[in-house]
Amino acid sequence: MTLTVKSVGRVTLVSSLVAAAAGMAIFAAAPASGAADTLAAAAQQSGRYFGTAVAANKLGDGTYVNILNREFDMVTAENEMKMDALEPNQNQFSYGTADRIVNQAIGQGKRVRGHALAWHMQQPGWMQNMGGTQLRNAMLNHITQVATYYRGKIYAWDVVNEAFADGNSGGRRDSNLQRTGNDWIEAAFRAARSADPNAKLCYNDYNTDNWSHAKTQGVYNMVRDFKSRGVPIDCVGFQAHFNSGNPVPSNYHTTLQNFADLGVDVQITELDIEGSGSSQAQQFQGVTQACLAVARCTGITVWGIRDSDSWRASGTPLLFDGSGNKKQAYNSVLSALNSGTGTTSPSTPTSPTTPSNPGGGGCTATYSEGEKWNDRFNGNVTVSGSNNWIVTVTVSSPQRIIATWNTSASWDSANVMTARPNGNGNSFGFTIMHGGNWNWPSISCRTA
Ligand code: 9MR
Repeated sequence: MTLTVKSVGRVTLVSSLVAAAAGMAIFAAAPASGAADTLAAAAQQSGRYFGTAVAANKLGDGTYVNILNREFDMVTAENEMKMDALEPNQNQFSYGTADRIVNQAIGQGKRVRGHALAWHMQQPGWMQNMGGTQLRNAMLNHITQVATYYRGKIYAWDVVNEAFADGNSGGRRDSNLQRTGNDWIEAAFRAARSADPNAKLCYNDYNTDNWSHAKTQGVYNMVRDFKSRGVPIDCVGFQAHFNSGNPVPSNYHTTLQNFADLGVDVQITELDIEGSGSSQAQQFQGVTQACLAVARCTGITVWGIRDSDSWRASGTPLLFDGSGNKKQAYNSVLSALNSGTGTTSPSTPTSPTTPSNPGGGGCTATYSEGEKWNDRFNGNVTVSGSNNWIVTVTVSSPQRIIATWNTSASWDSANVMTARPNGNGNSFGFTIMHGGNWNWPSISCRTA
């Protein structure tokens, strides 16, 4: 196999063209005519939602509420529906602050994700000191009371939050709830289903984005087990708190698709990405595209509105700056949402496509995924039907092809490559720098 890496001069030219194209596509201030101009409207085009975490003490802030009402159609209470907030004394429930968020959302036609019925953190003091059967029953009572109170108002509950350990074990996190018995999670889901049969019931966690991580596999195995035994689970939430030490993984769409293939919805539930400018924008775009590429990824929620509202404000991880202005990251997400449903796009990650042949046919080109790294991935194309083929490979911004093998390649534009046979071979490959966008390229074949 020969590896043909394009000359340095060519690569430089290609990347600057792509950067210019990205500037137009990602950072346009106004959407193209016909495109939706808010996150919620853009997400709705493919039947998805776009949500945010809301803090009750900001509902008097005009700028905040203005953006909330304009841009989002799903709301998660950032802290107000946690166990300590709703049951400060055992069996005495306090719904007032949470209701301000729920009622504001419903009054504006938005839906609500409930967060969270059972969690090892933010337990009220009385619960922290409990164990055994007493704690198990207190947890089940909490779930039953809260889910019953909110029955009919909640789109999806995070029934259990963050129950798996970090690191390489792939096992459960130690906690007072875990020590009540390994079946505490399924018991929680069963109680939630009885109390609100119409809410979707989710397991929610962080650091479960990278398919090769032990924690991801641990959660996957639990969900597979639950589905096989009829434990009522409908969805898995991926919190998606990213920063330079924990970047958006290149296999994110694979993770989402593999969970979806278990027969659950997947949702991105607490998205924030530390950083700024185009690098941050590209990562937000990549996450959005990963969701769009998975039919059962039903929506995305960001963990706050303005950078200054974030639990880690110094990392400026959100879509609006402290003054409420749209950031580059906002425009990249909006543009990705406006570029189509993704569910029928060639990026569908687990089944190689057999693309159409708009050039007249006579041959068929089939794409398959190759190796992946943090910053790039390989693609392979196999051609059948002709030895005299011309394959067009189109990548989407900000991707660029940096290497090809087993083909003679030329360039129609920065993102469109024409590949011809190199000898008698009928397969070739290439490496794509993805810039946070893992969508598969479009491929078409015609005869020369
Ligand atoms: O953003 C929340 C912050 O205001 C709270 O102090 C914190 C307390 O645990 O919880 C934050 O939200 C967390 C969410 O509930 C679960 N996933 C991680 C979030 C960020 O820490």
